Amino acid sequence: MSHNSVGVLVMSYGTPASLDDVKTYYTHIRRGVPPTQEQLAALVSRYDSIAGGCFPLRKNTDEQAAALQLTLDREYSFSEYVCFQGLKHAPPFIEEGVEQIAAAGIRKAVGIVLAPHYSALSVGAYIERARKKAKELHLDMRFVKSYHDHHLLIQALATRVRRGLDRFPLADHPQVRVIFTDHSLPASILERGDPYPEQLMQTSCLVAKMSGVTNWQFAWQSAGRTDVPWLGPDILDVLETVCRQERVKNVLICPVGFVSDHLEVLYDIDIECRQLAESFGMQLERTEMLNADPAYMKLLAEVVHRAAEEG
Ligand code: FEC
Repeated sequence: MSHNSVGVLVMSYGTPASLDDVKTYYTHIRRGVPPTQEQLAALVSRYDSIAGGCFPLRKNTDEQAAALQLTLDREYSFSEYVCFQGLKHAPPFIEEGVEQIAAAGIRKAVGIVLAPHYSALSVGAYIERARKKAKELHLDMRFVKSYHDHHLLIQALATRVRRGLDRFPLADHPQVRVIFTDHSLPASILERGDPYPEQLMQTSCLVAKMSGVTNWQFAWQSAGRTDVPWLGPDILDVLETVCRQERVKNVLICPVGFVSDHLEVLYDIDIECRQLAESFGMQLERTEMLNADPAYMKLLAEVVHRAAEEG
């Protein structure tokens, strides 16, 4: 590592270290307000049901950061990139990641979030925290805000949609309803002209076009358990509507806004949505997540390099 190395802060949501750690994690998500016993028990039980207390997001973020490092070394060997992690709700926190970059004597860094779509409430919040710490430490830090329409992302997702369709009999393919989803956010983002819904619609349109799918729609998932209104329609309501009103029998969910296997996919789709779909007599499948897919890593390396070269 030298003064000329470029630090790469790979930012991700973060997950508890163990079931005992869920309360601390949940309190952090709730900006310091501890959950009630009931809320905590419900979350512990969701984690417990995804492979008995294992926390896949930890392993997946580690693998993605390691694979990005290898890809940067291979594709841009003329520059020295060094990856660090910074998590939103668990150690090493975003601020710690920035501190590690500065402590390594690095003077220039790029921050990227493992989420393709920008909202001021999601990616924007990661960036704000990193920017504040970088400013304190006099680190020249720039950021990748979104990569929702990058051709490598669209190709990788379209391939997964086609593979997902193959889980249904060929003759049924035109009748399979493809539902693209992403994490809901408080509906108040619409008043501020946030680009999140439009970026998600762009990704969905591009993936549908590339995979040759015309029978599709978009739904929101995993809305927070708070009093404010969240963006809808919610996937659970959509499943009921397509079954009861449109007589759809086969559904393929493609979570375009998530890039790895974690609670919101393994529980919210694979358990909650599937149980509901089965209760309606529908077959529900889900596309595979990107995780450390080489095309996704290549995309991340490319946008990181572009940001490092700019300005
Ligand atoms: O596997 C894991 O351990 C973590 C899975 C996980 C991911 C994730 C991604 C996003 N979230 C976003 C927004 C919010 C807002 C609130 C909120 C709450 C939770 C809770 C859990 C949770 N989120 Fe999350 N989110 C994940 C997990 N999220 C657990 C708390 C229980 C619950 O409400 O379900 C509401 C905060 C509040 O109470 O005020 C808002 C967004 C993303 C996608 C972008 C990103 O990855 O950063 C946006 C993965």
